[in-house]
Amino acid sequence: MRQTWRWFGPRDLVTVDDMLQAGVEGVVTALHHVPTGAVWSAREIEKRKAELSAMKDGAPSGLNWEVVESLPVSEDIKKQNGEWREHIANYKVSMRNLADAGLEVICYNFMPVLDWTRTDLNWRVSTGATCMRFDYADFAAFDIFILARPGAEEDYPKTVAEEAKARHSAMEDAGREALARNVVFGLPGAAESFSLDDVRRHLSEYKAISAERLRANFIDFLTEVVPVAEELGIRMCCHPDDPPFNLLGLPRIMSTESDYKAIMDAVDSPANGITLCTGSLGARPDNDLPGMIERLGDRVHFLHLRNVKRESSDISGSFYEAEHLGGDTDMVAVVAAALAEEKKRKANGRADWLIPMRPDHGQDILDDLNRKAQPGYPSIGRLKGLAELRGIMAALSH
Ligand code: DNO
Ligand code: MN
Repeated sequence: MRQTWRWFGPRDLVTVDDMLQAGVEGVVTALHHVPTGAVWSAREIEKRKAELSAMKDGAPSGLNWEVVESLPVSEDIKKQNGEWREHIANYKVSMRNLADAGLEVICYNFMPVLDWTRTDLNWRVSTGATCMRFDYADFAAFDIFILARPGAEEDYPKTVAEEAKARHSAMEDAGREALARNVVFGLPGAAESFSLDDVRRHLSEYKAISAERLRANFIDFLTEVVPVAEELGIRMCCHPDDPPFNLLGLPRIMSTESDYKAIMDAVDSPANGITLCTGSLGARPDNDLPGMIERLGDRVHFLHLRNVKRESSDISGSFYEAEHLGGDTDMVAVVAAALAEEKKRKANGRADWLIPMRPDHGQDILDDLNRKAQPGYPSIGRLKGLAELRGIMAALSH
């Protein structure tokens, strides 16, 4: 595997020098400052490449931009309204510009409105480290009582709705404000943040969009961009829903193996692949991650390796982001499956047989706790995760 690392650009508190000390081999980044839907120009792409090519003292870093994460798909494209045709045309131009700059792997997602969702960014575990957590009852309390979404209560199992009600009524005003503040819809690196009214407006625009409609719109998008990817030698890879179950009554269509299978079969090309994120998919007990790597095989273009500890055996439930080898996912089995897939690619003579992986998220430990970087992306916690994963890789390849 290629050991890569997500970097949010020059304003990331984790620097190019830090990445080198973590033993990173390649960089995953995006032009977060370009508005979604607009073209990524050749100039801006070159600028980002230059930004990661040097250390603080000017010495060459030797690091290259290897994976794009994400080239975002606009809400208009997902809903097929407004400027969606122009956004698809722009998407293709960005793909061309990225290919010209030597990039081959583009990660994106097709989650309506929200990217990752958590209820706590700094949840303290017993070691004193902090991590991100999703508490289903807190989320339900937010949805039912703070967002006050009509019909929300019926979307939760009775026990969860009752717990949400009890927690909410036990809260003082300050607690309710904290809950409203703590429910975070992550738009990593993006400047946007949502007010309650923004969320309500976005939700109302999805009223008429069923999961089937969203899937059809996704297939239309792929029908447009995958032939361009084929021509350019680009591998497109969709990140799963995070968490992989329905939220706020929005359709979610990339939560399971069969979701992936349906999309890959609909536009059947090696260029139409997946980002297998063990952290996102692992929040659901019925996702068999090593099996997915084995079965989805050469369509796995990018790996996000992280672990979650599930706090419920239901499909929708609470979880927290555990240490990389500490959660419910058998990380050794995942790495073994990825190494086996690489072996097959190599035997088939594929030049790009190494799969890029990155330690996706990490707990905040040691000095991370005083230097709060992008939520989920501390330097030391992630480097610890990468080191542990590297250890598994070395042991299994011995
Ligand atoms: C969570 C992260 C995501 C991811 C985007 C990709 O698991 O990896 O925030 O970056 O969803 O589009
Ligand atoms: Mn991920």
